[in-house]
Amino acid sequence: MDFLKSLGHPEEVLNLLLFKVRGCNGLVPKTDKNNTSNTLRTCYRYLDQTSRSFAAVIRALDGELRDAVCIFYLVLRALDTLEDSSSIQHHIKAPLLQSFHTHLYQPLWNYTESCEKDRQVLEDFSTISLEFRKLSSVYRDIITDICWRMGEGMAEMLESKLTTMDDWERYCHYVAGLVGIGLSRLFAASGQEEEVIREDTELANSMGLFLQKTNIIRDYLEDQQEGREFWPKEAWGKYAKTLAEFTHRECMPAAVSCLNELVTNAMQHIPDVFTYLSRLRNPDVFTFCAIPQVMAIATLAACYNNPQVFCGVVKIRKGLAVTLMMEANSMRAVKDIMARQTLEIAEAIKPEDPSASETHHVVKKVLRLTRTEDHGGLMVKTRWSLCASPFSVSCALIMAVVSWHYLATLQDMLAW
Ligand code: IN0
Repeated sequence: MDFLKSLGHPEEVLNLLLFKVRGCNGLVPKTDKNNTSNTLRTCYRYLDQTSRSFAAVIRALDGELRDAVCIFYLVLRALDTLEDSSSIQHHIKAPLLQSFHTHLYQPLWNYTESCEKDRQVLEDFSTISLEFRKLSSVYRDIITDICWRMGEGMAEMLESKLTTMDDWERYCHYVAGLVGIGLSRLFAASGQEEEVIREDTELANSMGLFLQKTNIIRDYLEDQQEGREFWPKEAWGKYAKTLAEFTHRECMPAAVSCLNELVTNAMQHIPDVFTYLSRLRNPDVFTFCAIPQVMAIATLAACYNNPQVFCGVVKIRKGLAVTLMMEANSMRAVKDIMARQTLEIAEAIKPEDPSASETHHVVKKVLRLTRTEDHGGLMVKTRWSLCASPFSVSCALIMAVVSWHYLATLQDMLAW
């Protein structure tokens, strides 16, 4: 099915084939199996369970930083799962979120009342906290501080609705901007990145905001179905009386206008993303940071002006996701991807859209930063389209691999 969806994109077919042969992303896992305790192995298993592809990117980090980021990710998953647990009443949840950071130092603490998908990280929190306590104190202090600030922020937001755009920024800062700030401190503490990465907290915040705003935009329907609302009223209030109205067929044009406004808002973070990424020196840290960002722009391009956001799940093709993961290993490559996806958004702008001029403005800004203003340039087309139709190249690639497999099997049988 993944191959069928990518038939019009031969480079995706090729990358899907490589992905199947070489495994996740061809990234080199640097885990030292002999030196790994059972509990740390369990932590990496939890990481695989929560996010297989992202787990591979974390495993490719080097030295102490790899384990610190793995534990940071799992601890944050646990905190996020607590926040998401709709079965916990607010007056119980608020103190739980606020005291969460203290449980990192309580060997027996766990939480068994959550019904969420990722509840395992709460139920077996003692395994994660055990590995947390083995980290160097610099990493522990950073993780504890971020959990404390995030727990306070989440508790504060429990009772307040997301009314203004400032509320939206503040909420995204607590749940994602702080992650960027924490990661930047971990990178600098490991010595793998320079101090400026840690010091410029605005840029680190923007890295998180770009990801979180994209998630919120994409997950409109899923959140509605689960009784959650993360779109700010200052935006949707211009188009509807309630946010839930956007699921009604007759409200589709208004819903799409609001969607386009939020996509345009999220894109404002891209210049900061470029500056942050361009300051990274370590290639593994760069890939780790760049992959989620290019996935986010591809998700925004898939969502922009797309009514599907209000009636189904908008996901990027697996072939595209694999291609982005393989490509995003240099600033030039990231800028090319950003330009390609931004051009897709530009092509979908309708002149009658209320945010059209703002969208054009941010598109121009992003393209200027990628130094590719030329809309008709070769960059948007692929090499393949110069010699044959994308469909026929994809079919030829699949045929070649199937034949190769067939011949290899035949050769094995004859050798018997
Ligand atoms: C992340 C971020 C993340 C990675 C790298 C650098 C970052 C800098 C600033 C902020 C966040 C950064 O990336 C992950 C990506 C991820 O988990 N992808 C999932 C897809 C999904 O939908 O869940 C996958 O399966 O591939 C991310 O989304 N978040 C995250 C959480 C912890 C850490 Cl340590 C890093 C979550 C969030 C809320 C966006 C910060």
